Amino acid sequence: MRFDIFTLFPNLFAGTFDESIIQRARASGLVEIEIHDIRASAHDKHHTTDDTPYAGGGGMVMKPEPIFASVEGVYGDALRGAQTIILLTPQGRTFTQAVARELAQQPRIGLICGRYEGVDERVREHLATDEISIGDYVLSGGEIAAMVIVDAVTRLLPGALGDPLAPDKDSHAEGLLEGPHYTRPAEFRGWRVPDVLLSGHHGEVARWRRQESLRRTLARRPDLLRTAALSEEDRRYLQDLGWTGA
Ligand code: 6GU
Repeated sequence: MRFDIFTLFPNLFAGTFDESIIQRARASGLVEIEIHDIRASAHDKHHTTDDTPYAGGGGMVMKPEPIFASVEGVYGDALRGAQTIILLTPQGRTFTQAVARELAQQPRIGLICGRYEGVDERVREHLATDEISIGDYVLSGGEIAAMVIVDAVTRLLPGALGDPLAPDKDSHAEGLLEGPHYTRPAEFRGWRVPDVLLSGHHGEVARWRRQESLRRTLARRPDLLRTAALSEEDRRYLQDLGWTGA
């Protein structure tokens, strides 16, 4: 899988992809991440990448030519085929685990980081094939959103995590939050690890984990229960906790 990131601030990415899971995925060839400086494709004397909006309105708008030139320069003829070119913008569809799984199926993803007050509309209309936001708040640019997407997608690639089943157990993987985790010591400052985890009864441990996951999701994100895959036993457990949903 390959990511091409187009940005006016390539230095923001220094170090972010050089640690832990992403670094290992890069080293093993599972993922390639290339950062492209849009300014290098601004061919006027001052390498201009933004301009004032037509008809006023304040703020600056990213010019179309350097963005098109940068993306076309990197993709070349590949751009004629079906490509995934994502514009990062607070107006995009919301990034979720389901979107991460969808993107993890792609062989190549382009990420255009919007900055300033906006990007010339022709980039949206004629270059981007998708628009994504990472949540309902405003960032000063799409760079951090691009890092979020690269991280969430890369860890889903088969082989990126030590445990191949780990992504199935994550919070949000099954539409639920994960329950609590504990490691040694069994008692810390008088706070004990739940006995069931020390019991060695695999069946009871699995049931406890499921129940904790349901309990936590009900307490913190009851909205998730509307779309989670729930068994009859799950529903009964939740109803005992006062859940009134179907
Ligand atoms: Cl992708 N960009 C910006 N500028 N702000 C955001 C965002 C993206 N996602 C959430 N807020």
